[in-house]
Amino acid sequence: MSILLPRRRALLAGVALAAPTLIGFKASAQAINLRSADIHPDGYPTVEGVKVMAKLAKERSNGRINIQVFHSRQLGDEKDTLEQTRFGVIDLNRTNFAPLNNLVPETVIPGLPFLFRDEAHMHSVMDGAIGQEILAGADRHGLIGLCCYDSGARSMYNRVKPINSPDDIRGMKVRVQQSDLWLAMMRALGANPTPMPAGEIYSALQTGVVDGAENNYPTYQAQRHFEVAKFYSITEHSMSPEILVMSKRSYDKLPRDMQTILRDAARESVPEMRKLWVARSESAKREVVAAGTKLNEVDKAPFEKAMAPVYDQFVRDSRLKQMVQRIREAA
Ligand code: BDP
Repeated sequence: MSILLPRRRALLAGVALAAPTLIGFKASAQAINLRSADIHPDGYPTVEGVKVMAKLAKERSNGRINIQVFHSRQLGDEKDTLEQTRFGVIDLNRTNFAPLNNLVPETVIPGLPFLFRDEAHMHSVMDGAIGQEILAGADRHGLIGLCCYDSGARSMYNRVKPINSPDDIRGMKVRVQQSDLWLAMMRALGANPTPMPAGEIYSALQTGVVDGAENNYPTYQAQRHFEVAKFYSITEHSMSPEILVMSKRSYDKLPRDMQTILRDAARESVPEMRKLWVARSESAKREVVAAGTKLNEVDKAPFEKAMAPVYDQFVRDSRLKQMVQRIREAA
């Protein structure tokens, strides 16, 4: 975050500082420039969601808050940019929940296999008290959880054959997000998981370093994976959402009113992001099918059964157990 403090300015100009009230006044007029990271290209719903937030924050701060979205991995892949966000080098970051899994235990919950019945169930949970508890989990780790964005459901795709049952995945080299939960989920299916950043998947698929990966339609399309992995099998095994975090270091430097503006703007960007998400999911699906992707429906029950043991592995303490219980009971 770059805020040119009045003290520094005054010193640069060789002028002694004036009365504290004046400093306060001047400080409140400083521009607040925030950098936001995203791996997806311009126009992707997460990138556009943060732009909506930026617009609201700018208007409400009378032009003081300037958020610049660095899309297309300009600032790096998610694990690295999250580290930098914790240290205040990057101010805002939109990632999946997965790269936070090993750091913030609560974040494994929404990614658990076959937890949400459908999108409406996921929305009601993530918009309610449980969503807030999960976002708040990031606070202890140098991050402020601002809001959750949609990511639809993730399905398996590969370059070899359609997947119809877990047997078809046995021994297959599958790229996973850099998270122990995700490694365990693919191992539970009998796959041979390889964690790697999103930016390396395309060439890993192309060269056969991995046979497959898993993701929603918009990512499969936007990252061009459909060009090198033609079989997309609709397993919908996880609805791990996206999260928008702010660096606690950057946040703590701001006056209270600016913090509130940012929190509200992030929350209010969610409905717009969701509209864009629905449209993009449909257009991405259409585009990949037109480009030759072979879609196949699967019976999900054997996948759910095979992946069930990860609950015992990752939902250990009573608080997390209760969270899962509450989610299952939620309307
Ligand atoms: C996409 C998420 C992105 C992740 C990517 C992945 O939008 O944040 O980096 O999956 O699998 O759905 O790494």
